[in-house]
Amino acid sequence: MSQPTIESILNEKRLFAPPADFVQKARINSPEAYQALYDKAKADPAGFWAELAETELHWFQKWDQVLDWQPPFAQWFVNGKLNITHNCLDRHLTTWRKNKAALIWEGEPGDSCTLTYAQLHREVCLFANVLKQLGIKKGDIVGIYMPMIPEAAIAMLACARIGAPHSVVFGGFSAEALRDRLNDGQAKLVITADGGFRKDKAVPLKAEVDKALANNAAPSVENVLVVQRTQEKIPMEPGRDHWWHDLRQGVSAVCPAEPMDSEDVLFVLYTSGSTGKPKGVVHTTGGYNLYTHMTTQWTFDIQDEDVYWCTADVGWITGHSYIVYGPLSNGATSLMYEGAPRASNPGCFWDVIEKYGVTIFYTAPTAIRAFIKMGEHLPNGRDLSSLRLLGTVGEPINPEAWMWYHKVIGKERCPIVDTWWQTETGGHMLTALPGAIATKPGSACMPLPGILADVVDLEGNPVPDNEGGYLVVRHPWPSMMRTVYGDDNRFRRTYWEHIAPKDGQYLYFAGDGARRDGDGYFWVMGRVDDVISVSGHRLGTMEIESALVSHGAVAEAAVVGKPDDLKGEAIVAFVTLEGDQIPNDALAQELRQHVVAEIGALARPEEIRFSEALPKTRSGKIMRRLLRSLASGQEVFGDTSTLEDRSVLDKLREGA
Ligand code: 6R9
Repeated sequence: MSQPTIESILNEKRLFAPPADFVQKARINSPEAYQALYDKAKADPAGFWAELAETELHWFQKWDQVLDWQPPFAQWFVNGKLNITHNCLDRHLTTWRKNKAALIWEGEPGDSCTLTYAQLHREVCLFANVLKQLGIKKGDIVGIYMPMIPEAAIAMLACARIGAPHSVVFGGFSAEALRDRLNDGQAKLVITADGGFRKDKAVPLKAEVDKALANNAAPSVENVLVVQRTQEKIPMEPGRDHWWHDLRQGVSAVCPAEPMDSEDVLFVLYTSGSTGKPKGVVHTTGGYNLYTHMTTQWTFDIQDEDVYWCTADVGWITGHSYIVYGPLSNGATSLMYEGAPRASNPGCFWDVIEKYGVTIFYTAPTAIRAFIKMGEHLPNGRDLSSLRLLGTVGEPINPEAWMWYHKVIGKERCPIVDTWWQTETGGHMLTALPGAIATKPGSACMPLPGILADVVDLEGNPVPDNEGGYLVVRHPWPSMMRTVYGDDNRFRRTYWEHIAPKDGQYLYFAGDGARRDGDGYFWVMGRVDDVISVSGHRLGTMEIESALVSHGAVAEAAVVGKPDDLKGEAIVAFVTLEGDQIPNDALAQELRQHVVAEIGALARPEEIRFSEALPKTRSGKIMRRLLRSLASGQEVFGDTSTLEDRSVLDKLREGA
């Protein structure tokens, strides 16, 4: 092997079999059943996906060809015609699900509502007719900048109904970030709200839209459609700004779903590169509908009785695929929550679970680590007995955080699905199937059927079991991104050229390191950009961080390298402590020893820096790039606009 890959030092051996009562109900209920499905997909991918597309979705017109693969450009279900909102709404109206809850919504101040499939369908049709009235046509991009209220999902579905690709911009982003995204997509309309409630405050949104559009800075935008939420007074520009509650009065509730080509763009969603301008990830209709539909079934084993809650924001891919499209396509009940744990109610998540009898709960490691920090008394004070399945997404989960989730939230009864995937992949790629695959804390387990995942070196050669390398996918899958909006070259460069095509086969690589163990389980080791090189050993961040988090005093840890004359790089660990712990030198020394005892002297942090919080993106991912600059005493460079809380960085700087 000519290029060094990544060394693995973590030694996690615990194994949790699927609980018997879960297995009893599950669609895929044994390792053999999973393997059979996996093998079937591998032997004949086109046949496998065609059969599912035929049986699971409604098409207005059947496709001519399942897959047209001109690397790196894929087309799925060529010439097939469908509309994702027909699959998410209309088809349920002719069944008993017509009056089943489609969306349950809980607002932060405690207001709430439930929309049945029939009601949601009606709202989407009204909204779609308002979009038409504002001149939106098939192919026009619509910006959505909303709080977590039902109208956010309704707006997305309304766009999809008439064939206008949506571009959702997370409501926590600034006016500048919004403007850049609107301009990149040449959006014609922005859908927003006066504001939303978050952490006990009314957060203004329309004001940010006004800033983004001021001085004609986003000239493609002709109209702004405003949903009333907070009732704060906001200026409305005549001719440009319109209230949703006014316009809905004048339109019909009949709006047939536009027949879309399978490859028509469904949405563009921006993902920040660590440097450079955000990439508009393009997803199309047929493949995305099928894959999010199937993965919602496989990963969550969702059933009609379930109350399913994904805590993501609809501004992220997780919200697109697993609050809106995947659950609704399956006729499931999806819960949306506007709020976040906050001073006035740190245990609000547990209140929501108790109130609605949530059965499936899907959240992020960053949230779990925050729950750990806040203390067990909060979840222990609520009845969580309705839960039957837990999920995590967004970052590698440290085994000890996994164990806490398993014990304190799942009461050792609920399987945990650790789902590895990306904005670019559209849907889950690696996960446990909860009724079939025993879980290992910290492992994203197995590839889903149809996903030919592998761990390779830079030349594309598979690395032996238990050696770290680059996580790649060898065969196209239906919900893969189609391109970077307006920039095919960037698409090719970013995802398909890091690892050279081998024997004519293109490998998809989007930046994570991983290892596969002897049982075929995948362990994601973190972004390869964050790998630390100590005396010629390349170490992933996840394993060292997990060793730190396994110490009782530590809530969260981030490790980075700083230049070192002798070793190349030395490890610097940024550590936040659990509620009652006091930082001091003795504890720092103890943590260093703890890492050595857990995974070896090689991983011993040279420096431990205690900190109240770590810098994170707005979706909760630790920004190690910024910590790297701090650790080596450099000014922080590059884009910091995705940082959730600037003051965290300032505090870290002062402490340096
Ligand atoms: C869905 C989502 C993608 C990146 C991905 C990886 C990290 C997500 C993970 C995980 C380890 C998991 N990531 N899930 N790492 N285990 N279960 O988060 O999409 O925002 O595009 O981020 O997140 O590094 O490459 P996105």
